[in-house]
Amino acid sequence: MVFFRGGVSLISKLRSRTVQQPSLRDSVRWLQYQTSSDLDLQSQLKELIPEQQERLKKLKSEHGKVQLGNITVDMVLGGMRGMTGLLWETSLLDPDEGIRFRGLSIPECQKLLPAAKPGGEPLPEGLLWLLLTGKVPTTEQVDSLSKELRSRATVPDHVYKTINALPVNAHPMTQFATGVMALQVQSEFQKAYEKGIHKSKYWETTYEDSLSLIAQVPVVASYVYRRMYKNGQVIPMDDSLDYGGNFAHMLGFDIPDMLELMRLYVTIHSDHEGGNVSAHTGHLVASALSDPYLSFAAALNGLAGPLHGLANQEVLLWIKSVVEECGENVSKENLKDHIWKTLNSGKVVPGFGHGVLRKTDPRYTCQREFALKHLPEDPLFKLVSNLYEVVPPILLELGKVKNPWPNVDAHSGVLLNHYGLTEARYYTVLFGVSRAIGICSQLIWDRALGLPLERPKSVTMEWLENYCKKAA
Ligand code: NMX
Ligand code: MLT
Repeated sequence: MVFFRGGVSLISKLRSRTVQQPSLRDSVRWLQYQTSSDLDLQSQLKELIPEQQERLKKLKSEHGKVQLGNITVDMVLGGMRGMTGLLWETSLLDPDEGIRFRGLSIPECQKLLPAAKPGGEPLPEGLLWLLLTGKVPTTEQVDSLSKELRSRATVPDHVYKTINALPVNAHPMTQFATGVMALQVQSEFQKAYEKGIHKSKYWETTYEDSLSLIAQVPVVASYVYRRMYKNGQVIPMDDSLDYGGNFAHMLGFDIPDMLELMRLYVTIHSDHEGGNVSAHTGHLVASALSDPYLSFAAALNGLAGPLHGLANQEVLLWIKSVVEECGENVSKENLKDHIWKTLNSGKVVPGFGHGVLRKTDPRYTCQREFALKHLPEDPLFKLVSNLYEVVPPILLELGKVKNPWPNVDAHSGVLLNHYGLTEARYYTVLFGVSRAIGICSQLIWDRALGLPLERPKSVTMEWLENYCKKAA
């Protein structure tokens, strides 16, 4: 369906291009004129939902019995690796190419999504619009969404009191997740559910909660940062700033390059298809009709694990331990010794490897490009570049690592550290703020599509042994 209304420039029409999904080329909307409802994200969704509901219905009725592959014992014992088992609309991960957000690669997002300045990094609000609608938003649509998020950003006082009840040195992820749980008392979904709302309306209050949650997480996160590291001196939101810029500002970093870094950071960490621990946890919890706050708080607790989001903390701490021992200009030979020391003590090399990716993570590459542009002489960036050369051959030598290449977490810390955000224990909170965008976007679609309770079958070792005996 294409809407043509008068009085809008061709440029504005072209900017509103829809992202092509390979399977959907025939239903692509290429041009769209703007009216006030075009600037309202919820109205846009309202239009999209019926056709996507139909699409799902057709998929089920026409192809419901098509097989997607075999489940092996290895998959059951191996963390379900390679098992296709989830529907996740907002992004798709290719093992070699990396993530695509609604069909767009990271370089394409950098080119197409509106930025705060010409040629600048994409605004996360633009990505949120893209994830929710599948369309590249215009600058006006992004401005309108920025404004809406600012208008929803006030955090109730009890949330700060709840965080304050924790020791000030409690892990930042514990403080952040506690703050998100405290936000839950404002859930519109929960209130509507208690009143007995019809299930066809679930997505509307889920949308309300999700937008408020996305708007408020940077405020809660910066409160945690200022509480822990800046004597509790809180910095209020700046109404002239966008989402990512405001987050950097509330943390206490106003250098324009740091604002740009935060926009890029929040954009690239937002979504990584559905099977990663945080997204999958959020989706699973939400499948019980838990509201977005409950679901996202659960997701954060998964993100806080060292094999997942906490790896960004671990990377910088590891790098700093190397520098402490050998200085900033550590030789490649000394680096190799450190890597072997880490491996021989039964630990992983943080920031390398991946459950799905089999090449360098494009989120690593775009951060490397940011560093080459803005901080090429930073000594820790040089060290990270040396690790890129030294770590993969060593991991390959182990003979068991499926992907020896760096992931997103191998790079983020040195960029933040360069601009003065040096507290590595805090880094996973930044990841968490960003991930609210991806998890909540899919959650709104979970409700709109009426996705069911998630409940896979589990078996015991005895069951597997008996099954395999019979099969043999
Ligand atoms: N350093 C040492 N050993 C590794 C590494 C690594 N970076 N990556 C994988 N291995 C080991 C892994 O521990 C396993 O050993 P074992 O059989 O003794 O248990 C073996 O290699 C096979 O693992 P894979 O199949 O290659 O990886 P898997 O899919 O199981 O795990 C990660 C993926 C990401 C958990 C793993 O690569 C890892 O621990 N990396 C370091 C932590 C990290 O950077 N995590 C962040 C991931 C991105 N994120 O933000 O979530
Ligand atoms: C993520 O961003 O969630 C990580 O790269 C982990 C994953 O995709 O499994």
